[in-house]
Amino acid sequence: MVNSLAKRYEEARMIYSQLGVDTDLVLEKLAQVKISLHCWQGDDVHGFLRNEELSGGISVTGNYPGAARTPQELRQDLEKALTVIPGKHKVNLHAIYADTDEKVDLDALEPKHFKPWVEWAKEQKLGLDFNPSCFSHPNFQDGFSISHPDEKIRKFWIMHCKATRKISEYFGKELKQTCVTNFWFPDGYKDVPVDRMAPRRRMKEALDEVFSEKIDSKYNVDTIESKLFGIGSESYVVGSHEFCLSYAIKHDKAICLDVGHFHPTETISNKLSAIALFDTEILLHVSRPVRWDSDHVVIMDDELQEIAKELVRNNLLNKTHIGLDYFDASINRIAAWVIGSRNMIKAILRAMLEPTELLKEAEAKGDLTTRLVLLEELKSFPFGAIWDYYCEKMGVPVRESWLVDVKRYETDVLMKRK
Ligand code: RNT
Ligand code: ZN
Repeated sequence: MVNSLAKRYEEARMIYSQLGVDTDLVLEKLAQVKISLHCWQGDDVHGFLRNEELSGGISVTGNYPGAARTPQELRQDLEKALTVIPGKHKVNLHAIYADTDEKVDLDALEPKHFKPWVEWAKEQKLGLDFNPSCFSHPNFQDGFSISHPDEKIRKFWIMHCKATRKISEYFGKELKQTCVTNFWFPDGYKDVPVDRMAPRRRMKEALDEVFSEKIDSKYNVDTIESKLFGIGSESYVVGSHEFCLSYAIKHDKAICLDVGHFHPTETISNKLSAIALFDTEILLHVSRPVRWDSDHVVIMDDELQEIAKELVRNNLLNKTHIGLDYFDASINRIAAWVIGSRNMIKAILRAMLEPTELLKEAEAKGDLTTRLVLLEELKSFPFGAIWDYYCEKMGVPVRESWLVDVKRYETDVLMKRK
């Protein structure tokens, strides 16, 4: 097995080297890329803090058995997933995933409520990212959180967001890795509003207050996530793309682009080179919208590859944070994590295997024939041999063999959760 993998790699290496691509170097670079694994795939965005129904216009379908019911189970499941994903990565937590016996509400969360997560992350050598959870709570009222017309409700969410940033700072300090904190608010109207500006003004002022405390960017980077519409906010979302991007650029915040948060024919891959020119850091929420922001498991589709190519071609990997954001409860949840993560890494590998300079040269010379010929021929180059070799080298199962591990875990652990 090992020998034949090495042999196939050697053949592929020669083929790529003819176009000037150094596959050994590519694999070294690939090993540096971190993916932030969203904890919420493990329990259908439920969390452990309260027992509320999911709200905020997002929804999970399916009832595959084995969802994690406790922080311990969620960590155990994440560990399992990480054993079959090549590389060292991060885990993305939401505030509702606090690990504590205390009865504490979102506005009063403190670093101590996340201590077990930090200890675990240290032990597993993982970074942590974070999110305030401005949904699934009685104070998410009439479709509004931080831009609600009632000042008391607004205050609650402002306090929650402030508390979140202190926890992020703690993650960053303890783990010696910057924590990315993403602010997403579901706020909006189902039907056409009259006053579109007032909620945006309230959101702007609320964010100013949330960010009034300076936190060292060594420990925490804030990102703001826009959205086009959600269930219950079909006509108007306060935090639209224009709102979030303008706020981020003006206030030196990062912008979060979720693949499913735009018009159906609009792609985030086409936005990266534009935003990056203005020195704004970017967080990606890699997801797969099927006809709407459905948050399907990430597959190797055209947009995933285009995103990866834009990151590699424009040298954006060092200023882009790659997070996953989808939730599918109709298949094994650990497999869902693994499929999306392996695809993300594989898409970056494919992008790194592209002879970008050669292509850019052809384009600059106006030789668009060569550009198209190369792009099309590259699609059947032997990147699979390079990927298999990489998995083997990184000590994770090759090709689909990881499923055996995950299925065994399903029988031994997941199916026993009743
Ligand atoms: C919702 C946003 C948001 C959430 C998570 C749980 O449409 O994409 O990022 O999915 O924060
Ligand atoms: Zn998202």
